[in-house]
Amino acid sequence: MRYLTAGESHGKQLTTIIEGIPSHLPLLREQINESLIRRQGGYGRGKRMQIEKDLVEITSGVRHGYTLGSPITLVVNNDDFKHWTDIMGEDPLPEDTQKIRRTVTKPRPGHADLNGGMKYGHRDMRNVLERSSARETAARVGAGAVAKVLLKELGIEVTGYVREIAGIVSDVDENLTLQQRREISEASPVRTFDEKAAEKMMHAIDEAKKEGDSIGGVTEVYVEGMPPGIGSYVQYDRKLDAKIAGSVMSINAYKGVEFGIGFEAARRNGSEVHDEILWSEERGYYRRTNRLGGFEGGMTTGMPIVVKGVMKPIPTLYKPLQSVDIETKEPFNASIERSDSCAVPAASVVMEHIVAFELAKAITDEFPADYFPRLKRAVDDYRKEVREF
Ligand code: EPS
Repeated sequence: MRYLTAGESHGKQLTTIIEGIPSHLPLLREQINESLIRRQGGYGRGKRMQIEKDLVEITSGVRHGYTLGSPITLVVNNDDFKHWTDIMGEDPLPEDTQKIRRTVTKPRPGHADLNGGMKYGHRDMRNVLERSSARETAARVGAGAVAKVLLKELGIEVTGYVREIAGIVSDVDENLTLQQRREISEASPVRTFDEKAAEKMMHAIDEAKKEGDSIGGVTEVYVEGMPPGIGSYVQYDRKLDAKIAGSVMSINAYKGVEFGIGFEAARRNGSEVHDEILWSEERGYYRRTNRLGGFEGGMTTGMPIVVKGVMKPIPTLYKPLQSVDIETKEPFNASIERSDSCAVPAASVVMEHIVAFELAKAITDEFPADYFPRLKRAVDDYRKEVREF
């Protein structure tokens, strides 16, 4: 399984082409739309999300409610494009149309603007920011939504929520099931558990907005139902936790990843880190604790996968930060018209879908995956085999 996305933030549309989804998987447009709509929500989003109503059109690879095994194309139109047709149009513009072009010569610290401009020779850095914008995550959520449908049919569920915003930590009871985690976080405007922490987070978002600033946080993805032994220890590039980590780091504004207790493992003795192995008639092998977050030796343990990602504050700020105009080489204080003050709740939905794609990819790499019923049989057989180990 792999996918490519295309599209500029204020261009006509976002496109996702997904390859490697087995045939005969039941798939409905509504299942993808549900994910897209979840991504648009969350306290702290700016005005743009009131303009966009992200709805998908499936233009290939699905017929009469089932996948064909051929590439699946998803299209999401940018409703904002109608305000940007001249600025973003594909036809050449006459000279001296600086205003129509909305040329960007003032790079924002923390964004891709300056490095991307130097790399691609774009002295109008709009050509960089239009693609580096987190708008692209809508296209990636589309791919993840299809992956989630595949996983669900195999008894694997994935959910994402917020653990921390601006240093305010929301604790989660380790004993909550995935379903409970999902229900509680879906009902929260900041997609988290602890209501008191949620109030404080919303206050912090309001304050950041008032001050023209932005804030970041920590998102967590929780997975139930992955069989043990997916991924491999035999070669570095087959370790599934490493693939997930790389994929999480590719989400816009993400700066770090942890599995289970993560960095805390550095501060504990081994006896307080490793998860003891138990066996019972009804559960088979399991672990007393899950401090390693569902991975040992680059493979799943069969325990829930628990992975955290760190999102830095969005770099588009109303509050001035110093930068240099690339035309005049003069310093200026960046000032921006429109931004989200906090996109951490939305990012938790993005991360859920990014992790889902990696898991579905790992499953389809591991088992025969051209025809969904055959894949399902292979996964069921494997579950039975490891249960009897
Ligand atoms: C983004 C800036 C904002 C966000 C956008 C990401 O857009 P605009 O510049 O049009 O106000 O709303 O996020 C989305 C459009 C989205 O769908 O998530 C940026 O600079 O990365």
